Amino acid sequence: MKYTCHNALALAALAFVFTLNACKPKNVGSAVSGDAAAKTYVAPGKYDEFYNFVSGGFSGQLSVYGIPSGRLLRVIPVFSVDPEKGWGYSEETKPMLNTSHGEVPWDDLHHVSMSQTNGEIDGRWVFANGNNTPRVARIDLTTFRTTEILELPNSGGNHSSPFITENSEYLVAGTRFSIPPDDKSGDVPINTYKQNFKGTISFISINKDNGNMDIAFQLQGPGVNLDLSHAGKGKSHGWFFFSCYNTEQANTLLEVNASRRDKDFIMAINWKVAEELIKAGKGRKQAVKYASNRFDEKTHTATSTIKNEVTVLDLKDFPGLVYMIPCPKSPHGCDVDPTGEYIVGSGKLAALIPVFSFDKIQKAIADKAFEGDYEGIPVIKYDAALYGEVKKPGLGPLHTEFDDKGNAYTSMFVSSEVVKWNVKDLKVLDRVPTYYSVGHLMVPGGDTRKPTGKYLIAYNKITKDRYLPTGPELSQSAQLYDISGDKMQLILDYPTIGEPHYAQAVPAALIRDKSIKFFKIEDNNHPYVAKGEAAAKVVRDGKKVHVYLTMIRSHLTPDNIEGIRVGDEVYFHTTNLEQDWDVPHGFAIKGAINAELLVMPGETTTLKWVPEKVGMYPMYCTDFCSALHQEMSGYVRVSPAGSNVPLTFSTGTNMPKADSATVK
Ligand code: K7E
Ligand code: CUA
Repeated sequence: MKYTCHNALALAALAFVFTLNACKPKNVGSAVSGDAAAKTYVAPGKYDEFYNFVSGGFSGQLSVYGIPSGRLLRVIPVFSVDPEKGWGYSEETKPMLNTSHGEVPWDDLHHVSMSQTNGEIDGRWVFANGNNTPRVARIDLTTFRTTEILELPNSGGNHSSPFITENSEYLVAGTRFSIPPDDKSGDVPINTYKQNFKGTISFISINKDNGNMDIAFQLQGPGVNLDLSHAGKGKSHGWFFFSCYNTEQANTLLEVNASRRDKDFIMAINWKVAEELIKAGKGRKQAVKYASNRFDEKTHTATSTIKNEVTVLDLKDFPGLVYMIPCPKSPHGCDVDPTGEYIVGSGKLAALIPVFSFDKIQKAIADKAFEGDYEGIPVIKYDAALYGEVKKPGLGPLHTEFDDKGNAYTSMFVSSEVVKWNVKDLKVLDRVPTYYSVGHLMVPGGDTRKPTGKYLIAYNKITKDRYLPTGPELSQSAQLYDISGDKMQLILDYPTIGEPHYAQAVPAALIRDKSIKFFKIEDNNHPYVAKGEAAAKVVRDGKKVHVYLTMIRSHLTPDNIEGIRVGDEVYFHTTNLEQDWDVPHGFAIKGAINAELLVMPGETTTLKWVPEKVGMYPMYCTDFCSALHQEMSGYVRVSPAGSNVPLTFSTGTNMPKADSATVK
């Protein structure tokens, strides 16, 4: 036996171990062999084969890596403000972070899902979840920017989210924490969980042309924790599978009280039935409040709309809509193989991996092979749904991905390894250690109908001794394995931004050539755009001052502004006049309780500034844009409130008087 966990600890104690710590593999080689380095080498000036979109966990961001080099290409702010890019600081992006609670400048981003056509990634959008204040976001892959955020009502902890159907019909999101529905009072005793708390699943429609999201309907079921999910595909298209834990319905000390039952459930939902019910006018309209935030690429501005209603179907009221499948024990990952026939449940505390058969599930439903019901939902007999079990796979199975050769790869948190097994005969074929305590893992396309069987990436929770010490916290990490042969081979280690959970990857060719290089200035419909230096101006409107400011290498227009008064609300509407790739200009002014802006070529972005003291305020470009970048600057003179210094602005004309060196 290779790992201390196997030997030293009885399975009965597993729950305890899991919560305390993950076991580290002992005496396993950590060296990457010499030829491995060549497999990840992407020569200077050459491109990577894959784009890899990786969740940032509690950083609230999404990062983009190149595979196989592991090079960080970009960090895309999603739910968290980002001063580097002015995200959440510019007037245009502030509405993106609006919610029914007001502006929420952070979230916990766990899962990413890419848009699909015919069960394959189509490279149009990446979707991501906000776990804490339930939201889903859409990132546009022509701009690599977040262009939509939709809040989800009736939810608390949007973890089982977002997962997409094979033609992007729906993006689906299940609540981790059940709560009383938003139109009922949440002011009830916590120990009335069983009676008052509900688990809600949102079906979000995606507009085929522009990607816009809307809540099509919600399903409401018993209070449990919905953990993860995946859509059916191929033969199981039309179904959705959710892992559920805390089917004990505990409201305190879940560590113990939600681990009592030998089996929890996978919830199988026939969403085609739900669709028919909605079409037939079934369901009730529920009053709720949620924000729908969209970014318009023509006005370069987001708007936030608060919506007031959702249609809800109560799961227990509609026979044929939902079934429960017993699954040992506190299942986490719920993954569907490329054929759509096999559904893998990963019980965090289970010593085996159950694989369910879609055909058997259908037969069990037809034969009514039920063992009773759970809160009015039929429970299919375990054996009637089971295809088979992977025996002794390792400890703490979490997530499974698939390759193109009929193999599955499961991450083992406790025994800290990736285990490869054959989907047909359920035999374990190979195992490799991870450093350490792998959470999610990902094969490019590994949750679609067309996985590529070349690489696998493990996303690790703990790095311990893998990198130079950096104080009490060490970075989380990714590890790249070559899976093209029979045996998996570790070929690269690299740190990640934030804590990575799920990720997606696609061949670079699918996205690369669609990437926008700049915004056309003639298409800029921002209300405060200045389409040339001649249009630059400063306009006072009471206490509000609008500065129509242009930027081009290497000056600001205007760069001398006088007549601003203490207490004014100054809006710098900065337009980047460049029409070339990769020439952003930045904008910052001293004392602004704000971040800088980073303005893309052809774009207009606004910084709000309220000067509170009389004085001279330098402003400048923050992005090194030319040899004369340091010259790209200016001054704003701030006079006392009520001063009669006239409002003036200029670039290049405000010269000293000829007869005096100093002018007062
Ligand atoms: Cu990290 Cu997907 Cu939130 Cu498993 S979850 S590890
Ligand atoms: Cu513009 Cu530096």
